[in-house]
Order: sequence, then C-alpha cells, then structure tokens
Amino acid sequence: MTENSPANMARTTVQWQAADAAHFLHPFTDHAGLTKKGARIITRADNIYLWDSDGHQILDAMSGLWCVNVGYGQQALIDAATRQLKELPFYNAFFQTATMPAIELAELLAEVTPPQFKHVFFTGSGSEGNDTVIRLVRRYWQIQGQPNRQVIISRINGYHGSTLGGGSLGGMSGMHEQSGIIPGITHIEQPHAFEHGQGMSRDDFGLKAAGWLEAKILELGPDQVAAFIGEPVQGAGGVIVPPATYWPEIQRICDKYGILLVSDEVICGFGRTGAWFGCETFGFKPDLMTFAKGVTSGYIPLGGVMVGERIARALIDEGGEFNHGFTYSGHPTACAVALANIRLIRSLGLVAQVHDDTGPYLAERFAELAAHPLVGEVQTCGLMGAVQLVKNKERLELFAPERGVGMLCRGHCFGNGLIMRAVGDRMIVAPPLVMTRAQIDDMVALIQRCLDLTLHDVHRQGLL
Ligand code: PXG
Repeated sequence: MTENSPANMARTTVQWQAADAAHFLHPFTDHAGLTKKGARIITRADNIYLWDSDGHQILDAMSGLWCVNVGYGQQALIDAATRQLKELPFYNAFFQTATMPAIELAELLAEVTPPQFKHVFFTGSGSEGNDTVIRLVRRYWQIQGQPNRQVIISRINGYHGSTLGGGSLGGMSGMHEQSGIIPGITHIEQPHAFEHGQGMSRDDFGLKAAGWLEAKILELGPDQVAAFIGEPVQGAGGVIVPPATYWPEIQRICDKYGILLVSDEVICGFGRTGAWFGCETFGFKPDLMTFAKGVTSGYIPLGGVMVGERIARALIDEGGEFNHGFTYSGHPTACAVALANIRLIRSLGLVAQVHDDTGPYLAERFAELAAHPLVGEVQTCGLMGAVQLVKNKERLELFAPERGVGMLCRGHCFGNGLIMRAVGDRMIVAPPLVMTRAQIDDMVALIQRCLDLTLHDVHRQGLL
C-alpha cells in the first residue's frame, strides 16, 4: 500500500475484490470471469501514473479511457470543481433558466471548434451525444420538409457508445447480437487498409473505401439518407487511421447528395490528433460534432454535440420546441471543470506540443517497433498508436483469433506496469497529452519488453 488513506487502510485488496464481485456489475465485462480473477483496484493517480491497492505503479497509456488528456492531479480542475460545488453544485437548463458556467463553456467551445460551430447541445456522455445526433438529424430533415430522409449510415467496427442509439450507430457485432439495432441505421465497411487494402496504395484504398458510402447512398436512394457518421480515427475499433484521401472524398460525396456529415470526436477531440479536433487533422467540415471524454479530461462526466449553423439556424428559426434534453444538459460543475480543462490545454500549449513534438516523436519510436518479429503494422496519429501483432510478418498472416495473442500481450503489460489495450491482436495506446519525450521512451521500452515476452509465449505454445 502506498498511502495510509482511510479508504486504503479499511480493507485488504482481497476484501475489496470480494465486495466488488458481490455487488458491482462492470461495463463490457464477463462477470463470472472477473469474479474468479478479482478486479484490480486502482487507488490514486498522478500525471501519467496510476497506483493500485497493492502499491504497484502503472503507466497509464490509455489516459483512463481515452480521456485524461491533461493528465491526473491538475489543481486547476480540482479548484474549479470545488469552487462551483460550493457556489451552485447543480441547476438545470430547462424551463428558460441557465447557469454561468454552461454559458461560458458554450462560448469557449464556439471559439475552439471550427468556424461553422456557434451552438452546442450539452449531454452527460458521448453516448447521449450520439443519441442527440440521431434526434437532431431527423428533426432537421423534418423541418426541411424531407421527413423521408431517415437513414443514418455508419461503419462496421466504429464505436459510438452503448445506449440503444449509440450502440446501433456503432458497428460492433457483439453489441448488435445482444440487443438488436434501432430502425433506420445501416453500416458500410471501415477504411482499414491492413484488412481490406493489401496490394493497393493507401491513397487509392482511401478513395475506394469512401466509394462504399456512395454505393450505399445509391442503393438506398439519396432522398432516404439523412447523414453519415464516423470517427476521424476509429478508437475503440483499434486506432484505425484512415488514408489521407478518405475523409475529403467522404465530404465530397456527402456534399454531392446533400447529406449531413457527422464527426464523432469523443476520442479525437481536444488535442488527441495534434489539432483541436480530428476533422481538422483530416481536412473535412462536419455539420455536427459529438464530444465527451477530453472536454473535461474525464475528471467529471460531460458530453455534447456541436451544432453547425446549417442545422442550428433551421432549429432556432423554424423548429419550434425541440423535444429533447437531459437532467444534466449543461451541468454547472461539469461545465466549470471543462472550462478549466480547456484553458489548461491552451495555457500548456498541448495541441501544438502533440502536433510539433510528441506526436512526431511517438511516430518515430513506434516505427522502431515495426521491426519486431511479431509486428505486422504500426500506425500512429497524434498521441494514439496501434501495433498489429501477426503470425507471419512477410505474408501479414494473422493468428487465429481464439489463440488470444493480444490478450497474452495485454497480460504482460499489466504484469509490467503498463496499461495498453488489446483490440483482438491490435495493441493500442492513447496516453495523456502531457506525456513527455522521456515518458514516451519509457512507454516504448515497456511495450518492447511485453512484445518480447509475448513472442516467448507464442514460441513456447508452438503458435508460430
Ligand atoms: N463515441 C466514441 C468515438 C467513443 O469512443 C463514445 C462515443 C461513447 O461515449 P460514453 O461517454 O457514452 O462512453 C465513445 C466511448 C474502449 C472504450 O474499449 C471506448 C469508449 C468507451 C468504453 C470503452 O476503447 N469510447
């Protein structure tokens, strides 16, 4: 144990694990498996490091869950929350009322987002943000007198949250199998060159993958299609960085058929890609933009949708009442933390740091990992990176999924003080944006060691 806080002293790790197993149903978890193993209890954090209840220090290369952009322990965010909790912990924004932090945050978001955005709709999470997108898009086309435009096109292996709307927009088959999808949503294939574009140039593949959108629009009939939604870089799907040609071509196709373009910036927003928003890195101009996570660096839940003027004007000037909203739309304490967080991102110059310094350095260091015998591809974008594990480097042959090689590697990461995620056999990182070059070196050394340990296992199990 690293500190004598009452919480840590009260029970042993095993006791915490037993209480956890007895009462807490974790998200996206095989509960029986976790009960057997026992959860890892995280007790505190600072900068890019976590500590568990047994006193182990862990390098958090996933920023909590893609969100702690400014790192842990930032006093400005703690002070902002404390001040606001004392002054006015909560008031709603229904019934013609507003609070100052929500107004100020709306103003600041209009400043840091691309120029087409002057309005925001606040939610409590990214999933609620994407449900709001569905309602905004459909309401917009009603107002336009084109109520048949109902269908939203998204992508296989995209992730847009876990409400019924978010899960339906997402292209995760495991979720669809368990609860179905809501009507009026259809999926096209993802722009994953490793999987679908072998033997083509990346640029040609980007155009081909965007062409799948046009084919789907023509199949459905353009007058039935409301919007296309995608993450600039697919995060939960495995840090799938699209070719540079992809998004400009998607934009051209959406413009050609008058279809709304939605950028889900829940992971890519607030500096992750080396610009304030991923759509700026990839050169497109969305009508709507979902955000969450990095808006408060995860210190407190907040999400929302930036609403472009094309939609905002219709909604405001012609829409009457928009029958949608949440108790926590514009939560003053969450908004106060977001204000402090965005100001800190600015004052620390984190976006430029990722763009000019640490992003390129991560790319350089990850390129070295490509030489490892288990690695078939590496990709980075800003401070996100992926390492694809393969059985045969020359033929880019994958391991059988049931071998669980990615999980083997993830186990070694856990055992060696590194949090790195496995998406199948794709190992991914998205560290806090405050990460320094020296810390990138530490992280890459840990990854290298875990790859070696995984290679050793793979040899021992005769998997090569
Ligand atoms: N859109 C994107 C692009 C996301 O990554 C959501 C929406 C939903 O946000 P909320 O706040 O409702 O969770 C997300 C969330 C993973 C993982 O395993 C990723 C997310 C959530 C949980 C797990 O990588 N992203």
